[in-house]
Amino acid sequence: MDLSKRKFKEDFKKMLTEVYSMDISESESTEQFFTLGNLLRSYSSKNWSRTNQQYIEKQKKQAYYFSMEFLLGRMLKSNLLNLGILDTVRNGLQDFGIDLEQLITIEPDPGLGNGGLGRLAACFIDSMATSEIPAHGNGIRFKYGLFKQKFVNGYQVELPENWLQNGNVWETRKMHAAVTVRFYGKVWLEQNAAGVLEPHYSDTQDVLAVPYDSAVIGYDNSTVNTLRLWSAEIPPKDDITDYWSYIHQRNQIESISEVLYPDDSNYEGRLLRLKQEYFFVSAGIQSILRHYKKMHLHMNHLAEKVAIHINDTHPALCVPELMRLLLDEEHMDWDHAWNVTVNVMSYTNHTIMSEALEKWPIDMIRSLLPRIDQIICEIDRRFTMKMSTLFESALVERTRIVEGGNVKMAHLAIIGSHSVNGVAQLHTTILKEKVLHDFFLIYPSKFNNKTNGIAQRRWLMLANEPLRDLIQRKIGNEWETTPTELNMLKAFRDDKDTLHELAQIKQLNKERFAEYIKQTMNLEINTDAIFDVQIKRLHAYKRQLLNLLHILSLYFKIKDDPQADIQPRVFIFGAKAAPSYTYAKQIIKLINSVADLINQDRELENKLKIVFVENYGVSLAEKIIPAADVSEQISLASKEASGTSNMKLMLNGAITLATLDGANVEIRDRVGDQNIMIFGLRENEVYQYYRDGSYHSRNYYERNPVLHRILDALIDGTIPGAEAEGHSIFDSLVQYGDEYFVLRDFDSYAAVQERIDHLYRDTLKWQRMALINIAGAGIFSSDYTVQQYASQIWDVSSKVHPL
Ligand code: 26V
Repeated sequence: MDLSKRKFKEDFKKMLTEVYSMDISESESTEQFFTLGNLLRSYSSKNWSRTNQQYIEKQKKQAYYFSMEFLLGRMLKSNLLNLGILDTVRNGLQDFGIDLEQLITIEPDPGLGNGGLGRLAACFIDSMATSEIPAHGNGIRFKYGLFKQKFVNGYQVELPENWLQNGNVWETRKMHAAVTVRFYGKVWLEQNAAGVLEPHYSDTQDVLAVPYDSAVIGYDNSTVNTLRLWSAEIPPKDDITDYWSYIHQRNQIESISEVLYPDDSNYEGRLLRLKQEYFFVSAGIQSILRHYKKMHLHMNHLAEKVAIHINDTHPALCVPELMRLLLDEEHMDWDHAWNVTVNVMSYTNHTIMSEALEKWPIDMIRSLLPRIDQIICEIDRRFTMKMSTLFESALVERTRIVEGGNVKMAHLAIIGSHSVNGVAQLHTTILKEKVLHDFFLIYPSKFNNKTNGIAQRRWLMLANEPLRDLIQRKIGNEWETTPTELNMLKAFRDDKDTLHELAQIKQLNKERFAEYIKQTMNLEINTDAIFDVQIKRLHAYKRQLLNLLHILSLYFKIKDDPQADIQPRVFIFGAKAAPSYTYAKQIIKLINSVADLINQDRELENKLKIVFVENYGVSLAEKIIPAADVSEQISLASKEASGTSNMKLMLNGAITLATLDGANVEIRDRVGDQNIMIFGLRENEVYQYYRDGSYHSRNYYERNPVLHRILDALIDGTIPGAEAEGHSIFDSLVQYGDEYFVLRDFDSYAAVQERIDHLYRDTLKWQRMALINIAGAGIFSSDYTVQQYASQIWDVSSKVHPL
């Protein structure tokens, strides 16, 4: 938008007076932040309503991204950037003596997601608005986001994340758009006067779903889409007979949107979670149908105007819920309703870890959602009947939805969707050939790949302004909306000045991060060291342990020979463990204890440090990623569906140290073997081990003296404070078979780490690798990913054409 500094300053002063009756000298950061937030809302409101009007007038097909999680991060700077007024506002505020960077920190970081899946949803809605795709987010307005992590004596402690405490400046409560969601009760079918079967309900518990809408502002265009998050409330009542039972009921209802579940690694059949899933699914679909009806089209044509995306299985109840509404409310017959439903729905799988696959006890669904239970059983019955005529019975048994007293949510999502995708090429191949092979035999044409992506606006333009400026000076700014233009940077691969500038920027970012660590952790880190970064949820398959064992090997190397020729390193970790994931929490404690051991040892001063940041999340990622030299992507091959921090780190010039897992494979294809450090078992080798059962981790302990010594350190008192954890982790690796092949991959990991040690010393060579990575990262923009979803799955328009 066009906005002069003068106009902005006027508007800001006016808004401050209107909202707080203050002038600038009286105001504090909080008032200034809310004033600026309100101003941005007013700046984007015209485009927001115009976008919606246009979608209606042109009867545009719209997509709805249903996701339990949207891990947005702070929105102030992002909204300023997308409106094109970041510099104007920064300068204007400066004239008032207000520092924008400081104001930014006033905004709470809403942690409405666990990790990659939630962050992907956030990158997607940014990219959808930027690519002018008519698509909106639908989710839950959790009162509490993912827990706040603290370390007490090296142990993770969880605290509530009350992000709404001071209100959320970006949202609008839309009471007129509230809908009712029914739980429990009895349901029976009766013929009406016209002879049509209609469901009747008694004794239901009704919940009012109230939407809160936020604007999703496109970058440098006039599109403003909507993120709709639902909050659970007790429906208004005129007569309250028993006050205390009313309060009790209200609390029970409000608990539905109270808190995000923090376990992204283990399925838990908790009733409240099932309530959450049905709650936002039912509310979202009811609201979509309401909107659709305004177009006065027949429900048979729904799929021409509406696409619904099921982000992992959490919203898989979309399938029976749309069926319910079409059958019961719209009186469609089964076959037509089914045809519409399958054409509307599409589903993304985000994990092959079997322990995370959702399945709900059918009895639980029957009592909580009696009508949905009937519909699921009917879908299952028809599926098995039809498939039994075409496939062997064993295959049909393996693919049915209701099995062993459970409803398998992935099966429901696959059967009820026209498209099923994985999130990286390797992941999709594994789905087709292994995990979902039975379904691939039944529905080969449903399967497709959509490699994940990241929003280059947040992860480069906002997080790394010095790098953004350099890129702009070298190749202009086409890449901001056509990210493969970053390729043009390759022209500077041998330009010493550019490479030196790149080195300087990295140095600057490292110094900024070091300053932050000094302030927050009171820890000095050597900015000449390699900043080696592993940031992601703590999970055994991601192998933070492999990283730690290698750190211990460096520790011994220096202790044995203080003159050892080792490039100084700072190992940076950020990771939350699910509160009930004991092993992951033990690993956190062990890393923190090793950190204490190393960081307090004067002999290691400036050579080795471990920084384990507390409460890793989007805001911390924005600080760490620009400062990273090495990106650790070391999951056991076949286990990480895609990874997205790998993309963010490469875009910021870090060199990837990786197994050939998830999207690392595509990153390697992009930058070439010389510009990425690959090690470890390949996916087919892992599967070979599974088949022949020939991995015996104890042999590695017994036959490899380096490993032997490191592993002994876990149990011989070398690491004070983590004796219990050390024993338990030792046992998991040596006694209990080392499920994720940590010991098997250790040597090859240590070998590439040594190569990195040497490569880093040649600054020009290192920066050339960094440059190739930045140049090659464009293809991993979520702009391309969502454009492919739009054209290949949702069949909705987008401005920019896919690659
Ligand atoms: C799973 C569950 C299981 C049931 C209870 C609650 C809960 C909450 C979240 C999840 C999500 C697990 C799947 C996930 O986050 N996958 C990650 O998706 C990223 C985006 O596609 C991908 O880059 C990561 O590789 C993948 O681990």
